[in-house]
Amino acid sequence: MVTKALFAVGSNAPSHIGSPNVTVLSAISAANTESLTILAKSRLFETPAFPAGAGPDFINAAVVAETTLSPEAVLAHLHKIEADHGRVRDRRWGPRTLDLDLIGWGEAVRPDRPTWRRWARLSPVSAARETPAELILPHPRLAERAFVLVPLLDVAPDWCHPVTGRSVAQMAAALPEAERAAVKPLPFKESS
Ligand code: PH2
Ligand code: MG
Ligand code: MG
Repeated sequence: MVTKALFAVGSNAPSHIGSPNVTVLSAISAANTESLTILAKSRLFETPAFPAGAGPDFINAAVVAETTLSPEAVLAHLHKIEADHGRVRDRRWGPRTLDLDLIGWGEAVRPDRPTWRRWARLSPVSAARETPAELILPHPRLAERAFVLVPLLDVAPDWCHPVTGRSVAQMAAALPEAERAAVKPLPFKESS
């Protein structure tokens, strides 16, 4: 089966590959393999770290890909790319050379709707404290994050959230204007 997968890419620390911009672009090319085809990549965006004050600004991007792999296999692939780009998993909100997050998986809700709803309903305080051990899809905090939704507008504005039924465009439009405006596209160039 072929599935459309959405990813978010982020970096707020230089890696041995280069600046956050270069690291993000390198990771996107590395993600493209025989069993995972990148269909579209967004522009690069400069975004304030969330939560506010959590560190240097991020470079964020989003990608839509087509794959025959399972979500677990894709996650393993993404973790390998993170490691190859100098990612060390230490502090949860610490600066990172590369973060590759699986955001959506076609119309799938994983592991199941009740579990998904439990994670999605967590208060911001609990959400900052607890990390699910299993893969939760769509990403439970997707609708709150301008640094995910604004880049996704470039590549998958019509993707519909399988639980809420809202499109990327609708979720982005529902964000406070100030949060959307803080996600700033970089002038387009392949490296810097
Ligand atoms: N990723 C985080 C935490 N905070 N803030 C921004 N702006 N962009 C991110 O990608 C990001 C973040 C956890 O992975
Ligand atoms: Mg992340
Ligand atoms: Mg991550």
